Amino acid sequence: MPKMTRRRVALRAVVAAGLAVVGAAAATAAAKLGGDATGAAGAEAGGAVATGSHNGDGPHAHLPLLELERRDLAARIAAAPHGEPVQFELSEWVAAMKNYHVELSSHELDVLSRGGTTEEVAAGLEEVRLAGKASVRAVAPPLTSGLCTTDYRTRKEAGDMWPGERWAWTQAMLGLHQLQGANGRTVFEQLVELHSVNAAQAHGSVQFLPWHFFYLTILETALRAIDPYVTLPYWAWSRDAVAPYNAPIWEDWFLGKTVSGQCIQTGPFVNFTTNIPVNHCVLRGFTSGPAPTGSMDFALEDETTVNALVADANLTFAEWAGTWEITHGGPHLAVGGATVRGDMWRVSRSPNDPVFFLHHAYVEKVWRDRQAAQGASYSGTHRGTPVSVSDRLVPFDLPVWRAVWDRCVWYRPTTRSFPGGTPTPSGRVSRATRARQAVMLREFFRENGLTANVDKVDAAQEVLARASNT
Ligand SMILES: *[C@@H]1O[C@H](CO)[C@@H](O)[C@H](O)[C@H]1NC(C)=O
Ligand SMILES: *[C@@H]1O[C@H](CO)[C@@H](O)[C@H](O)[C@H]1NC(C)=O
Ligand SMILES: [Cu+2]
Repeated sequence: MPKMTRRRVALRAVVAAGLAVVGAAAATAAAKLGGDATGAAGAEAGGAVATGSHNGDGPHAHLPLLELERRDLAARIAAAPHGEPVQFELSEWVAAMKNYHVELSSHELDVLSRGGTTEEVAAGLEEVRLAGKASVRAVAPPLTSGLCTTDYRTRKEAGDMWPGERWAWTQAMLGLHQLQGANGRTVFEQLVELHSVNAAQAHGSVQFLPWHFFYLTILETALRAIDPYVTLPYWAWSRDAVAPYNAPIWEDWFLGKTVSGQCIQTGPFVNFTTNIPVNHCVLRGFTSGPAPTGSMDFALEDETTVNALVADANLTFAEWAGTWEITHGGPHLAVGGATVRGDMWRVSRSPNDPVFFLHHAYVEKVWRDRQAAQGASYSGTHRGTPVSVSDRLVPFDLPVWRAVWDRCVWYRPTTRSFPGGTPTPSGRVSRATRARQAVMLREFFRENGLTANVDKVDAAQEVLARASNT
C-alpha cells in the first residue's frame, strides 16, 4: 500500500475512535453530524437521520466518515499465497462495512483478481480496472474539503453515464458473481440471499429506507473492491413513465433485451443465472421495445408526481415513507410482471435482477431529495412500536444512524431526456388505472409476505393521486 494511503487510513482510525467514545448517547448528535439537512431535525418526534444529502450543483458539507478502514480484510488479501483463491464471505463484507472503508491498493487488487475461479476473471478484472480509470476519472467533479475527498462516489443516472462507466459496472457485477463465497454461493448470490433472508426486517416500515441504504452500500463497496472506480448507477424510472418497456437501460449494452418469461436475451447479462433460491435464469415479465409489443402490465409514476411527493410538506415522515415504499412496488411489478412473476416480482429473489440495484438507488435518491426539501426526520412505527435512529438494523447490528452515515455518496441529478415523451400529462397514472393497479399491489405485497404494506396501498394511492393532480 502506498504511504499516502496508509496515512489517510490512520487519520481516519483516530476519528473513528473519537466517535466511538461518544457511544450510545450519540444518536441525536450523530444525526446532526450526518448531513446537511439538520435544521428541521426536531420538526418531528422520534429523531432525525440525514443521509448525506447533496443537491443541485455539487457536493458540500462533507463530514468525517465513520467507515474507516478494512484493514483485516485487506491484510488477509495481501497475505494470500500467490495463486490461491481468496475466499470472500458476505459476513466479512458486512463486518467490514460497519466501520471500515479503504480503497484496496493495486497490489491488493492483483491478489483479489487471482481469487477468481478462472483465468478469465483475472483478465477481465484487469480490463475493467483500466477501462474504469480511463472513463471515470475524467468526469469526477471538483472536490472541496474533508475526508471524503478521495472516496467520493458519484452515482449517476444510467443514461448519463459514459459507455465505459456502464460497461465497467456490468463487469464488476459479473465479477462478484464469479467470486466464490460460502456455502457454494457466489458473493453476488450471498448478497441476494441477505435480502431474502431478512425480508421481514427490511420492509414494511420506515426501516425500509435505511436497510436498503446500507444494503446498496455493501454492494457498491464490494464492486469497488473489484474496480475502485465503479459506482452504482440509478434508474430514474419516473423519466421512463411513458414507455418504461422502451427505456434505454434495456439496451444490449446494459441490462439487455427482454422477452417476457424468457432468460435475458442480450448484453453482459445474457442468460444471467443464479442459485437463489434455486438454479434459474433471471426472468422479466415484459418484452422490451417500442409499444405495443413491449408493454408492461403496471404503470410507473412519472417525474411530476414523484417531485410533488417530495415537495409535499403535509406528510409526516412515516406517511411519506409508507407512500414511497408502496410506490417503489411499481417497478418491481412492472419488471417482474404480475403474470410471469419474474425475479423482480418476488422479494425472495428480486436482487437477482441487476435492475434491482438501479431501482433502489433511485428510491434512495428520492429519499435524499425529500430530506433536502423537508428535513432529515426519522419517525413512525415498526410493527406498532415507535422507531428511533438508535434502532438496530437486522442483520447488520448497526443503529440506523450509523447505517446511513455519510459515505460520500452524491447522486448527480439527471439531465437525460424522456425517451417516450415528456412526462406530463401523458405519463400520469389515471385514477382508474390506480384503482386497477391497487389490486395488483395488494396481491404483490400479500404474496411476498409483506402484509404490513397491504393495508397501506389505498392510502398511498390517495396521496399519489393528489400529488399527480389526477
Ligand atoms: C442463452 O441461452 C439460450 C437457451 O439455452 C441459448 O440458445 C443461447 O445460445 C444462450 N446465449 C448465450 C450468449 O449464451
Ligand atoms: C397541505 O395542507 C394544506 C392545508 O390543509 C392544503 O391547502 C394543501 O393543499 C396540502 N398540500 C398537499 C400537497 O396536499
Ligand atoms: Cu427490498
